[in-house]
Amino acid sequence: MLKKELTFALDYALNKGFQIHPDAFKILENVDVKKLEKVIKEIVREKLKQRLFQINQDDLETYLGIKEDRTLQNSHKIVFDPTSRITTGEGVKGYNALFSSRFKKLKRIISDRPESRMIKSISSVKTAKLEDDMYVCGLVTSRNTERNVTKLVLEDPSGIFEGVVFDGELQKTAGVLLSDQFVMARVSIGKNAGFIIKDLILPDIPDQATNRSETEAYVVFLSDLHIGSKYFMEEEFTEFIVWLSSPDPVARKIRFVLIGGDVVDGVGIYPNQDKELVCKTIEEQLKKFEELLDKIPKYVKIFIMPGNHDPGRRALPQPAIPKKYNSNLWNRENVFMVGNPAIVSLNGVKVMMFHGQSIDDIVKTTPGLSYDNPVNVMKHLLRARHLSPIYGSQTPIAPEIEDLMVIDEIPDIFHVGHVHRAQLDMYKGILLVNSGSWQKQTPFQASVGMTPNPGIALMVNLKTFQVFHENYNSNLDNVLQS
Ligand code: D5M
Ligand code: FE
Ligand code: ZN
Repeated sequence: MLKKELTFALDYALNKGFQIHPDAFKILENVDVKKLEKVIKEIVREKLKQRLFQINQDDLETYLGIKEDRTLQNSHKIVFDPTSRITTGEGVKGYNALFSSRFKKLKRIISDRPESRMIKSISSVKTAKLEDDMYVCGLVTSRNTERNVTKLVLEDPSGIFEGVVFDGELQKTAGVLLSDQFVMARVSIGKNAGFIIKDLILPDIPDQATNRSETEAYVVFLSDLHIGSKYFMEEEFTEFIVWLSSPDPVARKIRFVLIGGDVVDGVGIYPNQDKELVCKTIEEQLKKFEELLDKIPKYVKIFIMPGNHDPGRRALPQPAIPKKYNSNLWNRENVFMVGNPAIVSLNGVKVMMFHGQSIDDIVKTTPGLSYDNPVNVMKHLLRARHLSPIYGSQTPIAPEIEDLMVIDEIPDIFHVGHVHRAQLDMYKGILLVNSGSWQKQTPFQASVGMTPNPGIALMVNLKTFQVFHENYNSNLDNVLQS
């Protein structure tokens, strides 16, 4: 049954001798009913003047200001996708290969530093008798602070190094080192033959020029939709998706949508999950996702990355959501399925996407970090030049022969999700985006005191890096942090 306003509009045009093209009709169906009368009357008046008696898609798009601006570029390149590179080794052998790859890659990254020319292997430092300072590097095996002294243990392929930090400032750096992260240390031999650590140097991000798009195309950052969960904010999310094809000047410039994982809530992800699901199978959940994506204009390119709730392998790096669960997603021309992590270049702007599973382990073991400020954890990852350093905690890491979680390439934008708190920041010229969520606080999150700020869509102008947001949450306390 047509709404009465729509029937009125159709009759009005027909009575004036007009035909309405089916494509134009599809647009009319989506026009706000309160505006329909005005829209149809003005278009009819204009076309009468021109003596053209067919109302087509172009007439409506021009009138509503939703005509696609063809001057906006939307070129893309998938710079890195682990999906086809996953080669998982086996057991202990595999993990040895993984850590050896991590060490080699990060040693190469740190070789840009002048001090790195003086790096010695741990075994040679241990037999040295020199009084001069020496440099070693390795992965952090342990750190521990007692009575104002921090003890660090590092490991390189030649052996294990133990040293102590006495300096108060340096202890602050040492105290927030992550387990299994790479670090370079300036060391000397102390009076009673132990090693004193005098400086700690992280791979970090060098000062660098960042890339910008030539045209003002915008990108939307989304993650953690949790479709299928009864806490998925379907109404608000749909409202946002519909907004994408509205005449709003920001919406008109959107050419890319990035989805950073936890697209669906999944099945069997946590105990008794079925009681909190409205869609009980992965296929049903992904079908709903597909229907929502269908409402996004086809000139918008959509990139989809998995998270810990999505189907496929759980361990990092994750391949793209497998085709068998929904081949339509794979077959759409404007949809690109990538693994976790991934790097995509949008009009030349490099975006590194990572769901963010490692944040859980980092928050738990690092003083001063919390779920409320995910951007601070993201800065830690950039300094470590690694997306998931901690091994053996909650985040499963696969024994890959090559460590694909090392941050080899420096991005212009770093996009993370997982902790359900939308937040923005900058670090060394890199825009940090945590894309929040579209799932209301779950009973589990309430029980551990996690307060998400769901229903906020973050957007960036790829030419100027100006940021925008649309807040669909009716709760006034639910705001964007920055
Ligand atoms: O995770 C949403 C957030 O909830 C994320 O910050 C981790 C946290 N979370 C989820 N499950 C657990 C458990 N079992 N322990 C601690 N913290 C947890 P999501 O991936 O959307 O479930
Ligand atoms: Fe999530
Ligand atoms: Zn997650």
